[in-house]
Amino acid sequence: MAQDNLTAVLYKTKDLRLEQTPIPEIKDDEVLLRMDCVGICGSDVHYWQSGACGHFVLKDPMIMGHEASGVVAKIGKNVKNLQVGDRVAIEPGVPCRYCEFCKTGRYHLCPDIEFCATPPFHGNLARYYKHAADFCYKLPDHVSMEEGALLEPLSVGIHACRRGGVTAGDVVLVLGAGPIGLVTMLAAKAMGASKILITDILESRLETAKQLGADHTILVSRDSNEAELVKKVHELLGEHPNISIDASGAQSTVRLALLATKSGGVAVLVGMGSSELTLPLAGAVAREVDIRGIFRYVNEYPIALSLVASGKINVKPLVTHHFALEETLEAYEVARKGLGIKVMIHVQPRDSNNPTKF
Ligand code: 572
Ligand code: ZN
Repeated sequence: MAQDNLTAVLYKTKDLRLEQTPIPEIKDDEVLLRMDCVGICGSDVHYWQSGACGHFVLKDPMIMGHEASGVVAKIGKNVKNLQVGDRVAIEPGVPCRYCEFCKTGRYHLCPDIEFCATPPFHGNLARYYKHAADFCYKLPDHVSMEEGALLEPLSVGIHACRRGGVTAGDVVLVLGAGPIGLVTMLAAKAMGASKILITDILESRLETAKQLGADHTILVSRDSNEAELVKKVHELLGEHPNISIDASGAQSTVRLALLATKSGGVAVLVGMGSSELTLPLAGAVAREVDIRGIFRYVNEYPIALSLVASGKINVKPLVTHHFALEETLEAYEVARKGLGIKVMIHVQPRDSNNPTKF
């Protein structure tokens, strides 16, 4: 019988199936990975529910998953950085390495980047998956496979903070306390922010944010008055935030970010819900608020790993639900309902690749 390679394949909108696929053959600079943990990202749910995320559209069946860790099962003959048995976090975007963006260090902007589970490229929610060896990061023994998978969303938060220039003493406003808002808050704290205020529309998420170290929270609702919200942000912080990071993408939160940021500060926009928004730009421009976009992350996996390995960031509380690979459809259903924070799929029995007790 052929070896088991149970794989989660999205055929089309709302048609996610578990089926056997061939175990990939590796090239000389690649490794074959026995997958361990794969988290579910908002984009996975988008592809599943609508067949698209932003300008990326599903055309052919696609293997899901990009927040992942695994164990090296085989190495290509040119691979020097890894050995069979190494436990690794997988950076899901592999760029061309030759273009202007790659050569100048901003490889995340490479137009030919192959990013897991972004059409037309397959992801890694399978028993076996192959990846470029230099985009795999060996985990120290005391870092769990779950933490390895969580380096992916954490890298987004670190990138957002680095784009905002977060450093010691900064006063930071984070809009949205979903998984990306929370990792952004954790990154901002680790980078030395002195005060962090986080907003959301769900009290449960704000409770999690408080447990993870938010200094202040604001529960926003559809009928919140914008001017009053701005005033409340300033009152709670006792000053104006010099950096605002929108991790929600809603027009109302992007507007709040621009209005609340201190003159001369920075507003970072992590995600955009729709491609066009109505924003109070004139005021932001006249007050020299720098508006910066972000696209995933770049050179941030090693930083994320060192922050987790040193204990400066604890990502473990983000995982609220656990499922086995065979339960992928139930796991996606929980993620769709937005019941918790991070839903983790265990391709191998939980903790079987964690050498120390966690
Ligand atoms: O974990 C990083 C990540 N980035 C995603 C999707 C999922 N996970 N992006 C896809 C969508 N884009 S986008 O189309 N957009 C802003 C909606 O450019 C951003 C990156
Ligand atoms: Zn993602």
